[in-house]
Amino acid sequence: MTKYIAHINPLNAEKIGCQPHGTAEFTENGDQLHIKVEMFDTPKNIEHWEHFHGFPDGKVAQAATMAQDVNHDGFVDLPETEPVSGTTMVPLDADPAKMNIPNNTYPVADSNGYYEYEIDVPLTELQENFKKAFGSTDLQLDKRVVYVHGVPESIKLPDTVKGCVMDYDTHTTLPIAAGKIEKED
Ligand SMILES: [Cu+2]
Repeated sequence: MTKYIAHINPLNAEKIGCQPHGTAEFTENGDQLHIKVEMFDTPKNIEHWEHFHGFPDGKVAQAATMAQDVNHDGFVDLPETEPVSGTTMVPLDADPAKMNIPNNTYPVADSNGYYEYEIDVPLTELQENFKKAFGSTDLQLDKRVVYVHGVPESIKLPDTVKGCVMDYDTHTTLPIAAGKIEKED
């Protein structure tokens, strides 16, 4: 059994008016990857896209900070995370092994901004699809970063805030929290 954990810290908190934080745990056990995410103080009553991001070449990803706001619009948007965090890799949705990023099966925060997400993923299927996308079956979890996204429509985002994923609204893709995944002893 191999266990990994990410301590997830707020990003863009000043603009979104809350401090999303929590943990993500990944446990590899035979052909099963158990994933558990618990988040507090996220924007309430909306769906939150969540993934791990990383570099296909194995470079160690780091969680973005406000230092990544290179266009100085006050927001770290998804494209601005890429130099330090890499690309969107695996969705923490209803079926992570399918690696289908844009969908509506991500967790929804309750009226307190809390959610818990827990799932068992067939590792072989995930690794096969991971290889198709990134050229290797090795997930290299300890080189990845967990991202949580999503702010309500009521938050006004400047035109300089960009998404990445097809034509999804930037409210869906704006990062609100991130944490580097570390291997546990
Ligand atoms: Cu993401």
